[in-house]
Amino acid sequence: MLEDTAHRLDFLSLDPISKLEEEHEKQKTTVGAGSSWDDDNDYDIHGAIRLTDEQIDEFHSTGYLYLPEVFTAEELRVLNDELPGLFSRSEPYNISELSNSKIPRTNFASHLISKPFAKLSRHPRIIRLVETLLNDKLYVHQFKINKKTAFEGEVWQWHQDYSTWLQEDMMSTNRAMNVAIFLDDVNHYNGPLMFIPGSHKEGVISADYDTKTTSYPIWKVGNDVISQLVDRAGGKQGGIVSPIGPAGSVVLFHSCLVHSSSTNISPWDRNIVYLSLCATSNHIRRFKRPEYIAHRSFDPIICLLDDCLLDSTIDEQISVPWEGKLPDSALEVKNDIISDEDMQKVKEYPVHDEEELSTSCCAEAVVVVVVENPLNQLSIDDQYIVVDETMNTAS
Ligand SMILES: O=C(O)CCC(=O)C(=O)O
Repeated sequence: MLEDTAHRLDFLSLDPISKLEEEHEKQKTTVGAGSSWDDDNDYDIHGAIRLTDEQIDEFHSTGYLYLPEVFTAEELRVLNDELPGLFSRSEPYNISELSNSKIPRTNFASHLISKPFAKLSRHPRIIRLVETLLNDKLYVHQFKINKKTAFEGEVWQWHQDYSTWLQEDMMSTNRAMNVAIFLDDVNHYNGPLMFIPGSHKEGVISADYDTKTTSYPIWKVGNDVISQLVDRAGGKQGGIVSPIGPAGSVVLFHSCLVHSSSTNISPWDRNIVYLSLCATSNHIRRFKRPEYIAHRSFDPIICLLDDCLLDSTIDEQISVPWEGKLPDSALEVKNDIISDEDMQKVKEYPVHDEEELSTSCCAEAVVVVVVENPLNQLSIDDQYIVVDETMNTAS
């Protein structure tokens, strides 16, 4: 982590573009994008997208928000050109499908390996949007590309991401957000995401650890609970929805939203990048999973400028520390909750206001409860426990 901070300082001092430096200075002191809107435009001067009140309400009500064509064909080309190189590496961060080890499923930590994906992880069109919704600075908890190969891509069982982040990583509250960026057109046939609208409001749902049906174990929500949730969400009339659309589109979804996807037996690949962004005040407390899956640098993301994907003049300043071999440290895991001393080292981010302080106090209490009551031991009557409501009030 110290190394990462050094990289960032290097980046700040060396960057020749004064506009970028000015932007970085500003970002050290502001959260969200609300203060600098250009009223003629849905984008502010730094490229952050402005959400309307209706969109924010829709997000809170359904747990997701679809934004069409946020990235251009030219920007997508820069990202897509990286995929063969990323998936061809023989490293633990590449996971293949269960039934055929030659078919790639997921590439983790792409933003520490590839410059275009490093830029995407700091892109204002994404980061400032989520900062606004979570009302905090963010760090990257997880970054991955799910491939879903034509004819071969396998299922993702019904689950909530926060269930894993809580139980494996001890992320204190659900103040974290998934952002899916379509690298390919996503249609009804190539294994789109499936959401149960409103299911994020149930908090963390009892689930079983599924190590058998796919190559990447997850906490799978049982069929009976899924049936109930789908009925509650409208059954055949909207109880399951699939955001589909052209490459470059973006879907934000709440970390508690129940979701899945089925196999891809269409002739079309379906690459989607997922940034899982966590509020810096809500960082994980346990390093039980390797660092390429659950990241350990909690420094706030500093955005680049809106044209960063197409601007190769900044490439020298973009650090990709895992571009060569994955360091052994990224494989080290620990079962214990990180010590106070370690916490001091990672808590270098500024605390923004008192409300956040009280949020982190509540959060610690939640961790204790969960240690004593593993979710998979809850009775069916207790299957829903609401861990945190802060996201519903954040905006
Ligand atoms: O890419 C997909 O189809 C689903 C991915 C997913 O559910 C996840 O990564 O949590």
